Amino acid sequence: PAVEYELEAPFSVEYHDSVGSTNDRARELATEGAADAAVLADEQVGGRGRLEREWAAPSGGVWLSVVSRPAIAPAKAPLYTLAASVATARAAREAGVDARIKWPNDVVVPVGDDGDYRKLAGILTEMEGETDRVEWLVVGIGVNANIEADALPDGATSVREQAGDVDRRRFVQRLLEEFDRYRSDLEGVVPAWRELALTLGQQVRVDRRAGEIVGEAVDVTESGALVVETDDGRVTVAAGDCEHLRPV
Ligand code: BT5
Repeated sequence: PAVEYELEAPFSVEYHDSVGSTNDRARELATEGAADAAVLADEQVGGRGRLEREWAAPSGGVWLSVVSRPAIAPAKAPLYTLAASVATARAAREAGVDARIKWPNDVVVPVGDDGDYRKLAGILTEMEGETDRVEWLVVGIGVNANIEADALPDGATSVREQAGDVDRRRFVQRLLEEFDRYRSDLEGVVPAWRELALTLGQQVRVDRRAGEIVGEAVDVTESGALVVETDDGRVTVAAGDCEHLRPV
């Protein structure tokens, strides 16, 4: 059964020991009119990534979804996703993890100096609204917190593996505080994101709807799109999957 989770953060938090997907529960709350609400679970049995991918969410993680009703255009919604990655990386850094951000919104821990990484957290943003106005946004944040790396897919890491277990209540509180701060300072999101970015300066391959591109990631725009310097000139990518290439 859901219980209230007492936090000093500016959100009411509904806690579940086990749930299908916190994003699905948050979408229900959003549809019922909730604002500034969050759903948190110890375990998810139907966790989702982007593009219908599965998200492994065993007991011990921070599986969190936040409902917002911002007065913004849908084109600004990606800034909420970037804000969540900044908030997550900051909370993880305070827990002693060398967390950085891989564009657009994976929170990763670097391995070595050549752009390699393991994934610590992922973000899935879903929204409802019209072309000029967002009705609600659900930002889903999954952090591998107090979990053995063996229980996670290849290429994943956890706070436990990197720095030992974390007090999840404190972690969630810090994450929500930082997220809330950037919700009210959307112009500050990209500068904060840049400071934590692992992708900038890397050779990348980006899979996007319009085809694949390869080049050096040189910047992000004020709406969070990635700028890639390719052999054919600069390309700006608003959405896609990004892979850091190992130097040859
Ligand atoms: C994401 O998708 O990274 C978004 C993940 C969002 C999860 C949160 S948990 C709270 C909320 N409720 C949900 O149901 N979802 C959100 P994507 O970029 O598509 O990455 C998915 C890929 O990451 C998978 O195909 C696996 O390769 C890998 N993966 C799966 N589980 C993982 C984990 N726990 N840690 C690291 N990598 C994982």
